[in-house]
Amino acid sequence: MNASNGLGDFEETSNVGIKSFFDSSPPLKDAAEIKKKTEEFMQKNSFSEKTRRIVLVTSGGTTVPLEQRCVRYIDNFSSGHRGATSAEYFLRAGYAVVFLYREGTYQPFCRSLPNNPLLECLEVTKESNITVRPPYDQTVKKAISNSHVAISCGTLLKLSFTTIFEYLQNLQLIASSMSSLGSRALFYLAAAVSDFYVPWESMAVHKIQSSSGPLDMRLAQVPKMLLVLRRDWAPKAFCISFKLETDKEILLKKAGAALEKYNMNMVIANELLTRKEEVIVVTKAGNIVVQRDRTRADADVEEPLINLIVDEHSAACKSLE
Ligand code: PAZ
Repeated sequence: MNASNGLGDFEETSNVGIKSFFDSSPPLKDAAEIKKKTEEFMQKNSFSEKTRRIVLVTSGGTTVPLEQRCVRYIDNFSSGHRGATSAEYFLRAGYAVVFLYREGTYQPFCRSLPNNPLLECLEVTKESNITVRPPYDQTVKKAISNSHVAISCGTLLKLSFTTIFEYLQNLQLIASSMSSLGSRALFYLAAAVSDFYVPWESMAVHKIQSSSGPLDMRLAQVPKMLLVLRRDWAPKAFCISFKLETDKEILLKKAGAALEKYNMNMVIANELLTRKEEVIVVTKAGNIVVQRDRTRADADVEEPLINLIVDEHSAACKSLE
C-alpha cells in the first residue's frame, strides 16, 4: 500500500474511472452543510477583500476501510504536521485557508501542545476551578487566541476526513467552489493519499472473519484526481502537489515526472526521514532546495517554503492579470 497525492505510476485516469469511483463511494455525510460552509467562506473572502487569495491545504493521511461496517483499515504514517504548520504560515501571509485534515492529526497553532492537552495542561484549583497549568499556560493562550482570531475573522475554515472516499469527495466539492477564484486559488496538497483501495461494492459488509483462513485481497487503483483537478475542477488555480519517497535516488525523478504528467506549478519533493529539515521544490524552471534555519531551534522548513510559494503565486497571478 503506497501513499501519494493520488498519483499512482501505472494507470491513466479516465473520466469513466473517476465517475465510477464517485458513483460507488458511500455518500459524504453532511455534504450539503460542507458545501454551504465552503461557499460562504469563498464568498466572504472573495468579495469582502478583493485581493485576498485562498489556499486549500490538505493534511494527514487517508484510511482505506476493509469492511463497510469498518473494524479494520489500512492507514499511513502522515501526522499532519506539514499541513498544520503550512496553514499557519499561509494565514500569516494573508491567505484565507481551507484546512482539509485527517481527523485526529495536527491542527494549526496547536503543534506545541502535548498530545493529551486536557489531562496534561489543565488542573483543578483549590476553588474547584479549572486552569491551565504552567508551563503550558502561555502556549495554550497563544494557541487559543491565534486559532480563534483566524476562525472568527473568517480566514480559516477547518473540514475533516478519515477515509479515501471522504477525502476525494471533499476535494472535489472544495475545488469546484474555488474554481470561480481563478488564479487567486492555490492548492497545496500535502495529504498522503492512498494509491489503492477496496471499492465499496466489493467490500465485505461485516467484520472479516479470521476463521476463514489467510486473507487474500485485491486492491483497486485510486483514480488520479490531480488530472481532473487541473483540467476540470479548477483549471486556472496554482497547483502544488507533494512527492514523498524513502529512496533519495528516485525522489527527484518521480517528482519531475509528476510535474509534467499532472501539469503542476510545483511539486514539493521530500524524504521521509528528513522531511522536517529540507524539501526540494521542483518547478519547470529548475529545482530549489529549501532548508529550515538550523540556527533557530524552533525554526520550521515551512517558513521559507511558504515565503517562496507566496512569491511564485503572486508572480503567477500578476502574469495573468
Ligand atoms: O504529515 P507529515 O508532516 O507527517 O508528513 C508530510 C508528508 C510527508 C505526508 C508530506 O510532506 C507529503 O509528502 N505528502 C504527500 C505524500 C505522498 O507522496 O503521498
